[in-house]
Amino acid sequence: IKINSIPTKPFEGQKTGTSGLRKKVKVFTQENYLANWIQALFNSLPPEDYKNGLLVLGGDGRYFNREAAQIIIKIAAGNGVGKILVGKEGILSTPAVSAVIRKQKANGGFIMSASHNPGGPEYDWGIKFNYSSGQPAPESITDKIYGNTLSISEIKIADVPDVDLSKVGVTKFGSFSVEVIDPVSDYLELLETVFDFQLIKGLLSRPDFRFIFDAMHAVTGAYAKPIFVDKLGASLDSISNGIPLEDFGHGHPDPNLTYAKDLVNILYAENGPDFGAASDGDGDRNMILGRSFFVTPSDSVAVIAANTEAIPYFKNGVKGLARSMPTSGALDRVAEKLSLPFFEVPTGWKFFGNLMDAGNLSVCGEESFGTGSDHIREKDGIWAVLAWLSIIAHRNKDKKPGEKLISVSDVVKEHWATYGRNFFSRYDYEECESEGANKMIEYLRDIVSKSKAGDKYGSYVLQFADDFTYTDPVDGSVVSKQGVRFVFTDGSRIIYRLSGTGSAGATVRVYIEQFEPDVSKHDVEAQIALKPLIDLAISVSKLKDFTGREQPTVIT
Ligand code: VG1
Ligand code: CO
Repeated sequence: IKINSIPTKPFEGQKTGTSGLRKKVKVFTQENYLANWIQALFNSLPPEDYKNGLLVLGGDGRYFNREAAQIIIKIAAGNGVGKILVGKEGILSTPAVSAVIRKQKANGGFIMSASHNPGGPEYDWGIKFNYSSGQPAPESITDKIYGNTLSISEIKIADVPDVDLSKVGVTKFGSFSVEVIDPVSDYLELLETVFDFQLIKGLLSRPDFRFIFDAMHAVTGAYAKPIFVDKLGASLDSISNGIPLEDFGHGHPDPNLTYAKDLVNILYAENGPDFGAASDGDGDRNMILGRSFFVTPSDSVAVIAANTEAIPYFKNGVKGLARSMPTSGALDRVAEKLSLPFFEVPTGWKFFGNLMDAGNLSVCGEESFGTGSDHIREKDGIWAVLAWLSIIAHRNKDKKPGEKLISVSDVVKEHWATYGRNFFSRYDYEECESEGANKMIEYLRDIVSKSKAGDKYGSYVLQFADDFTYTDPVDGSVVSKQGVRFVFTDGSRIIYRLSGTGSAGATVRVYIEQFEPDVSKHDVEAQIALKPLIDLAISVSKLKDFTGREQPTVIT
C-alpha cells in the first residue's frame, strides 16, 4: 500500500484527562486535529507494540464516529499496523473493546466516545486508547502522547479507500487488513462465563418480577436486546431508548438521578417495576434502582462484593477489593469483615488495571456509577446489572409463585444493618468559570497546609486534611493532587476535586460522606442526614464566592 506523508503543525491542549481526550466536535473536526493525536500516539508507542500488530476500534455511535473511524484506520495502516478489528457500524462499548482486546490478544484499541457527555455537532467527541490487557493507557503513555502532540510535524496516512463498516467481514489492502466484527459476540461469550445465565433467566421469566433497562439511546442499545431479551428472556418492551442515536436523542447519556429522570419516575411511580437500570454513552456506567429505591453506586459495589456467592466467576474466591478515593467507605467495611486486601486509588478506572494484572483485585467501583471486576479492565455497565440480577435471583431462587420476593431495597437495607450505612452524596457544579474554580482549589490547599489534627469544624473534629497522593503498589508510580480531603474523627469526609472529563469550563465536584452505625437512623433520606456536612462543605470552601453558584447542577 502507498503511504502518504502529510505535513502538519501542532495544536495546543491535546492533553488527555481522567478518561481520554475530550473536546467539542468543532474542535475535533479542524483539519488534522484528530489525525495529529492519532499520529502522536503511534509516535509514543514502542514499534513492537503496533508494527504488524492487531488493534481494535469501536465507539458509542455518536456523531463524527463514522468519519473518525476512517481516519484512524488509514493512519494505523500508514504506521504499519497489520490488522484492525472494527465493530460493525463502528459500534463497540467501552467494556466490549476491553473484552475484545483480551480475547483476541490485540496490542490495544481505540474507543471513540466522550462517554456520558452529550453528542451531536454542537456537543462532545472523545477518544481513548487502551493497552494490551484491555486497560486504559496509563499516564506514562498519555503524557508521552501529549508531549508528541506539541512537536508533531508529519502524519503517515495510507492511501486506501474508506472501508464499508456496515457488513461483517475482512477487507485486505496488501499486508494490511480490516475485519468488521459483530460488536456483541466476544463480550457476550465472556459474560456467559462470568454469570449463571439460567439463574438470571429464571428471575426474569417470573411474572412477579418486572425489569426495565434504559439504554438512553446510547451504545448499550446494541447490547440490550441480544443479552437481556434474546439470551435472558426479558420482554422486548423492558428495553427503553434501545436504539443508539448519534445525538442520544438530544439526551445527556449519563445514568443518574438527574439525567435518567424518565427511568427514575417509572421506578418511583405507584406499582412500578421491581428493578430498573440504565447505562451511559459508552456502556461502562450503570445505575441500579429498585422499586422506589435508588442504590447509591458506593453501596452498589459494596453489596456486590458482599454477595459474590451469587456469581460463578468468583467461585474460587475474591482476590481483593478497591475503590476510588472519593467513593464512600462502604466497601472498606466489606473488605475488613471478609479479611480481603483493600486498595484506595485516585479517580479514574486506569488506576485499577495494575492491581488486577498483578492478581490483587477482583471487584472495584467508583461513586460515579462505575462498577466492575477483573473479567476485563474497564468498568462495565451491563456486568453490574447482571451482578445485581444474579444477587436478586440467588436470594429468591427457592421462592414459590405468589411468595413475596426479596427486593433490591431489602438487600441494601440488610447490608446496612450488617455493616452500617455510609451516607453519601456528590454535588456537581458544571461548567463554572475555570479561574474561580481553580482559585477555590488553591484556597483549599492553603487551608490544608495550615490544618492540624484536632481542628474544630462546627461539631466535627479534624483527623487530617490533605491533597490525595497515590503510589501504585505494583509499579511504584506516583500521582499527586488527586483531590483535597478533610477527614473527621467520626469517619465523615468532605472531598473537593475538579473534573477531568469536561470539554468546557471547570466542573467542581464536592463529595460528602458520613457513617451511621445505628440501624434506627438508616431510613433517613441522604440529603437530610448529610445536611450539616453539606453546609459545612460549602462554607469551608467559600464555594458560592469562588464560583458564583447558589445551587449544584447535579446531585447524586
Ligand atoms: C468522571 C468520574 C470518574 C470516572 C470518569 C470517567 O471523571 O468522576 O470516576 O472514572 O468520569 O467515566 P471526572 O474527572 O470528570 O470526575 V466515563 O463513564 O466518562 O469513562
Ligand atoms: Co462512560
